[in-house]
Formats: sequence, structure tokens, C-alpha cells
Amino acid sequence: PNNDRIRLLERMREDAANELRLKEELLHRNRSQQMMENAMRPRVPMNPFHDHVIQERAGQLGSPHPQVDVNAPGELGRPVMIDKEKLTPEERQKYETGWQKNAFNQYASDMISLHRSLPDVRDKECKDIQYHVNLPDTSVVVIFHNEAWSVLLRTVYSVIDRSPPHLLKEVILVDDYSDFDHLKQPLQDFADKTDKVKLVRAKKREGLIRARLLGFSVAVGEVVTFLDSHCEATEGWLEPLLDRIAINITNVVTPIIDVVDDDTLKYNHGTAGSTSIGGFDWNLQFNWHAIPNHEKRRRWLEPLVDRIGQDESNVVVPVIDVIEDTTLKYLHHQGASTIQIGGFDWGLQYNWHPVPEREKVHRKGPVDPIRSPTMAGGLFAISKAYFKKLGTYDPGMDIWGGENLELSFRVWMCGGTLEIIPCSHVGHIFRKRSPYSWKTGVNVVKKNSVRLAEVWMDEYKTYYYERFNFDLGEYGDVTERRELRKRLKCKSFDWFIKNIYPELFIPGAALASGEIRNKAMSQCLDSSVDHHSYNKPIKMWPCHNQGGNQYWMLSEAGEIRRDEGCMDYAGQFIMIYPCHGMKGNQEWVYGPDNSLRHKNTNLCVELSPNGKTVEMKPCTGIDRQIWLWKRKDKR
Ligand code: LR7
Ligand code: MN
Repeated sequence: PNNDRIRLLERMREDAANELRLKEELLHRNRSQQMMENAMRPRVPMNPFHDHVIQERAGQLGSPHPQVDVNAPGELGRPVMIDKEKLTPEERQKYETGWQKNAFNQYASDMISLHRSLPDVRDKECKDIQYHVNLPDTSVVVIFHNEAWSVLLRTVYSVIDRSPPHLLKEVILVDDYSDFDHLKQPLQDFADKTDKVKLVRAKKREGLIRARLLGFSVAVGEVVTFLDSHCEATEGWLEPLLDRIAINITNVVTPIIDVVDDDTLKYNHGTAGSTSIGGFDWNLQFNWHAIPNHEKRRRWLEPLVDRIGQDESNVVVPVIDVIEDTTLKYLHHQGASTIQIGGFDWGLQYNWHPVPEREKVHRKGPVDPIRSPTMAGGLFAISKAYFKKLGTYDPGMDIWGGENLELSFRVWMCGGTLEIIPCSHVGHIFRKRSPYSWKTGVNVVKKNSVRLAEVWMDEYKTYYYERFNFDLGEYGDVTERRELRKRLKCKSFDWFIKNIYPELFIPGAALASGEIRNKAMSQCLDSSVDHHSYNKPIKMWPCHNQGGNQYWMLSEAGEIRRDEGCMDYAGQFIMIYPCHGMKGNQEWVYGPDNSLRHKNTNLCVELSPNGKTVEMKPCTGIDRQIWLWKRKDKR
């Protein structure tokens, strides 16, 4: 019997060893297969310089080509640096028009292969995830109005080159009534000869919302994936998105949106929004940090067991990190630490935020989905059936804006989930201005936003309306959208705020709000609240009674704020800085005598004698120190 036991033990040990070998082989095979596939992928020759050259070459695109030259411009996502002073006058002209027409560096983009290689920016854990065997397939819908040729085609090729063919049903290009010449016959030719590419055209300028609806109406995939027309999908971008939808069709998913530099076309990893969170040290100095990932190595077993629980045919392998042989240092990858989620402010502007603590606790590991209150809007995947059931988009919205918050609210309030999938990365060229024409004479973003506020925001909509003094303007008929909400039996906006976005500052708690008008002269405290106004003193401006840059709130913590920006006095000027919630330089007292006193320094805000600036002076109670806040709480 003793011998038996020994034999049994030996067999168990052998089995275990075999299993390990098998796993390693599997891992290895996956990797080498991936490398082989990469090497065999068709490439095009480099340096298709400018539009006309590219158009001439359009005939060649898509056919098999020699190996990629890793030293060519922009390969591996590297920046293309152009010294415009060294260009010939003719090239310089192209360079300038490229910028002017696109609001990004078209000249640089035109130098880069339409199939350029990109770095693999995923967390290394991602490469070992086994996804469902039967993933749904997808139609990828790319809408555009006047997009540059090289940028548009690179979007399309990045999708075709980096999606498993059986999962990519088609790429639907929707031309929203562009007038660039290369988007006419040349693009038609490209679509005709490129497998899977369909081109549909709007008969008039529809704006991005209805253009997407047009693309959706012809889509045949089980899932629709929307992309802007200046994106680059990276290796493995698609499977993790589809996987979440396969698990539950009410999951609406977005990739991590990486920044493709508008000037150099450099592919930056994890930099949409800023990449840090704020902390402080014990001198109470504010400082920046990468998002900590304490939980990362604590739980190694649960994610594995969880995957098996979902499907018992899953073979799961943990990530094998390196422990350095000389120092015994444990090396790991920081990837997921820079992810930002979507929020919004009461001007109904989309913004980025660090992952809140509640969500970090909820996640088991760095590759788990991250629930996000809102999404940027341009890059996401959704089950076609579910999108239809949810009421697609509001066709009453024009050109640009608002639809992303509308869909985000609707997903959450009507029973779905909106999540960011850390293993899926897609680059996007972020522009500093909009290059194309908008509607003249209408504020379309406001119109779209009022439509969504009317339908989805219940009593909270007044916070938005206060921002422009309830001057709603013409926003059309929203009856059908309200009926949709009723039919879907969606939850309230209050539920959404309390459960999905509890971090949002609620102006209802404000002790005073509206314009802050000086008693001596009809001048108001004025500043925009964004990064443009950081490091600039608050201005004085004639009161205009329209909210906007003159709308301020007094929070219970004594902040004078709008959205995430707070009035801050550190001894010289009053500036707007990100609210830190720690009082200090951001604590103010609005006295019963209507003075505005800075708590720390005990100085009062005083209008300068000429009415053009404000100064901090000892409190004297003169008229130039008296400030009439539009709405003051009775408390
Ligand atoms: O009239 C138009 N018709 C169009 O087809 C206006 C625009 N478009 C196309 C345009 O060519 C582009 O492909 O619509 C797309 C979006 O327009 P952009 O790229 O000029 O704007 P953007 O990147 O700032 O747009 C972000 O916000 C929009 C709000 O309506 C949409 O939701 C965009 O899809 C969204 N983009 C992203 O989410 C990418 C990440 C950017 C951020 C934040
Ligand atoms: Mn865009």
C-alpha cells in the first residue's frame, strides 16, 4: 500500500508537470501564431505623399505588398516630425491647407502608410484572455463629413487588418454630404474593389446623429460598432468588445480611446483626458499620481475561477510575471492604471475622470470592464437588436453634440450597462477645433442638449437651464422620445445620479447661484471654467444676464465654483483652479452684508475704482465690496 501511495503521488506530480508544459506550449503557440499572422499581413508601399498621389495609387491599395519597412514614417505609431521651415514653398502650401481643411496635420498623415504598424498597448494580461468561441459578428459604421483620404482609409484598413475576418461582417462608410473631391468617385472605386466595404451617401447634410442612423439602417451584423473617421484600431481591439455583448446584450461597450497626436500622428498610449489623479502630501500640497492599483496582485484565483464559471470549456492561464533573478524584484505592467471614465457637468459637457474608488473596489483585476456613467460617444459597440429596442438615436438632433450623453443616460436608466473595456484600444485624432461648417444661426449643441434634458433629466434639467437663464430656444418636438422613455419603463434621473454618478456635484446644495453683480457698477465676475482660464485672473465684465461665464455657485464647503473649477486666491489674483475640496485657498464666506471674504486671508473682494478688475483688500463694507448674488438661499 505504501508503494501504491508513492506511485500515486508520483503520477500526480507528473500530471501536474504535464499540465504546466501544455499550458506553456499553448501560450507559446498563441504567440508565435500571432507573429506569423502579423508577418503575413499585406502591406502597402510607404510615402504616398499627397492627395493626388494617393488618389493615383488608390488602385493599388489592398493588394499584397512587400514587408513593412519599420523605419518608414509613423511606423509603430511613431511621430512624424516636420520642420515646416524646411519645406519648399509648394510643400509649405500643402502643409498649411492640410491643417486648415482638417484641423490636424494632413501632410504628416499622408506620409504614413495606410497600413502602418502600431505598438501593442494592451495590458499584457489581455493577450492571454480566451474569449467566447461563438462571438457575434459586427458591422463597423464609420460616418464622415469631409475627411482626409489617408486618415479615413487608415481607419478602414486598421479595422480590416486587425479584426478576425469572421467577426467583421462589413465596414459601412457613411458620407454625410461631403464636398471633398477624393470622397466622390475615388472613394466609390475604393469601396467597390475592397472586400467588405460598403459606401452609403446622405442626400443632404444630416449631421453625425442621422448619418449614424443611416449606416445603422443598412447594417447586417449582429452588433454595430461605431467609429469616428479618424481612428486607428489596434491589435485585438474587437474581440473583448464583442465578448461583453456575447455575455449580455444589454452591455454597451467602448474601447479605451488613445490619443493620436493631431500634429505628429504619434500613437499615444492611455492619454485620453489627463492621466493622473490628484493627491496631497502632509504639507497639504496638491500633487499628481498615477491611479493606484492596490488590488492588482491580491486576487489571483477569483478571475480564473470566474472565467471557468462562465464557460467550463475555458482554459484559463494566469499571467506569468517576471521576478528578476538577481534582485528578486517583482516586475509587472502598469497599463490599466491610466484609464479614465466619462462624466459630464451641468453645462452638459462631456468630461473625463479618474476611476472612482467604488469602481476600483468593484473590479477584480486590471482587465475587468469599468462601468462608466457616460461615454465620449464616437467609439462604441452595441447589439443591433438592443440598440433598436433602446430607440437608437434621437433623429431630431443635428450635426454634432448631445447624442453621447443622451444615449449614456438612456442605457443606464433603461436597464443596460455602459462599460469601458480595458483590453480594447482604439486611437482617435483629437482636434482643437472643428474644421467643417456647422449650421448658421442655430446653436445645435444647445438644441440637442435641451432635447435630451427635456426627455431624460426630470427636475435636474433646471441646473442646466439656469446656465443660460432658461432661454431654451427652439428645440422641436420631443413627444416621441418621451413616449419611448415611458414604453421602456426607464428609471429616474435621480436614480441615475445617486447610483451611477454619485461623484457629481449637485448645484441644489448650493447656498447661492447665478451672476455675482457689484453694487457700485453693473459689472459681474466673469471667467470661463476650463484649462484655458487656469493661471489667468478672474475678469470683470458688464453683466449680461445670460449665465454662461458669469454663472457661479457657492457650495456648502465655501467654494465659489462652476463645474470642476473653483475660485482660488493664493495671494495675488483670484484664479480658477480645479476644485480640490480641501477649503484652503478655495474657501470663501458670503456674508449677510453681501461681502465676499476669503476665509484664509480675511480679505474682501473689491472692484477696482475703474471697474475693470478686482483686488483683495481689507474688508471695509464700501459699495465696491458689495456683491449681489442672483439667487441666495434663505437658510
Ligand atoms: O455633420 C457632421 N457629420 C459627420 O458625419 C459632423 C461630424 N460628422 C462626423 C465626423 O466626420 C466624425 O467622424 O462625425 C464624427 C465626429 O465628429 P468630430 O470627430 O468632428 O468630433 P469629436 O471627435 O469631437 O466628437 C465627439 O463628440 C461627438 C458629439 O456629438 C460625437 O459623439 C463623436 O463621435 C465624438 N468622438 C469621440 O467620442 C471620439 C473621442 C473624442 C472625445 C472626447
Ligand atoms: Mn472625432
